[in-house]
Amino acid sequence: MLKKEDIDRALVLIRNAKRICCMCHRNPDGDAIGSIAGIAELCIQIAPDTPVKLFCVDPSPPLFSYLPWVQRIEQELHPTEGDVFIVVDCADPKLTEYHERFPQIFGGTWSSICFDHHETNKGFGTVNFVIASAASTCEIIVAFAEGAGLAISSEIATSLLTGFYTDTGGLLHSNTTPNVYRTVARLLRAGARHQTMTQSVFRTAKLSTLRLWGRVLEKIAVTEEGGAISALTESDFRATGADYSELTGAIDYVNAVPGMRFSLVLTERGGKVKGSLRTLRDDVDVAKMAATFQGGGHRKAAGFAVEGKLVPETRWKVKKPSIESGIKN
Ligand SMILES: [Mn+2]
Repeated sequence: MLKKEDIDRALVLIRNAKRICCMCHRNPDGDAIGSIAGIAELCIQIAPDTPVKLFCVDPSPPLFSYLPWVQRIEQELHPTEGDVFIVVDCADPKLTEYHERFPQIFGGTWSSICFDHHETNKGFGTVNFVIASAASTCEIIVAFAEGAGLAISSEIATSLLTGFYTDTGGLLHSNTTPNVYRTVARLLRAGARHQTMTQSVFRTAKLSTLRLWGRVLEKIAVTEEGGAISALTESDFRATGADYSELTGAIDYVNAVPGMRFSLVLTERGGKVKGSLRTLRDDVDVAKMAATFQGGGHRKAAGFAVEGKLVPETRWKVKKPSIESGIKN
């Protein structure tokens, strides 16, 4: 899966670093959290005397707190010369939200290593492990660990298993390849805490989350183009007391409406409208749909953000009575 020379180059960068800074995208999901925690612990094996720091502009959602590393994720990044930056699960530097203040990290001035599985990733690191056929970034990190001859402890296995499960919707999405099952088996053998992870990630939901999902489901509308669309305004978030991260997973229910070409959930957030697109069909490419709004992602799951707010629009049409019902009266 990975080139030996790239693995060697990455190992040299990590060994020569004064400090290792791992970072993931804003609103981190299970793959971002799992891969940042997994790579951080692998870095300790590679360079035991080098400080390892974790950064994300948003803290980890509490459902991942069974991973000890998430407590160490910091928001304030103060990069210095000699740091090496490991960027995980980020299709684009802007998703870290550190790109404007610290362009050196992403422009090749400072050493960086990029682990990602998004098709739209152009490879902005000094060394890039960008594999679009991987179901999760965690899958690429397992390949890296194996290629580099690193040990996968039970803690690392639990972290990485998280990304496998969250990015495949619990091994249900079409990206669940034979290699996903093989690697999951490998992680279970390494002692991954499977039940702790699945219960926390898939079987626990706050009341505010369930209320928010209730609104998402209640507002589903079906369009003539074959889209199941729902939308949440800022007032929906205020009324339910849910925060933005609690929306994760709701779209899979919107995507469950039979016969649809695609599903879309729109949300308002700080003067922007974010769209999450999904499809179950092979002949629909939602990454292309997202690209028309400067977004990106995968063929079956993509997203975008545009400036503005949501305004409801209601369409009514008059249906003429049929002949039989017309002559009854
Ligand atoms: Mn991912």
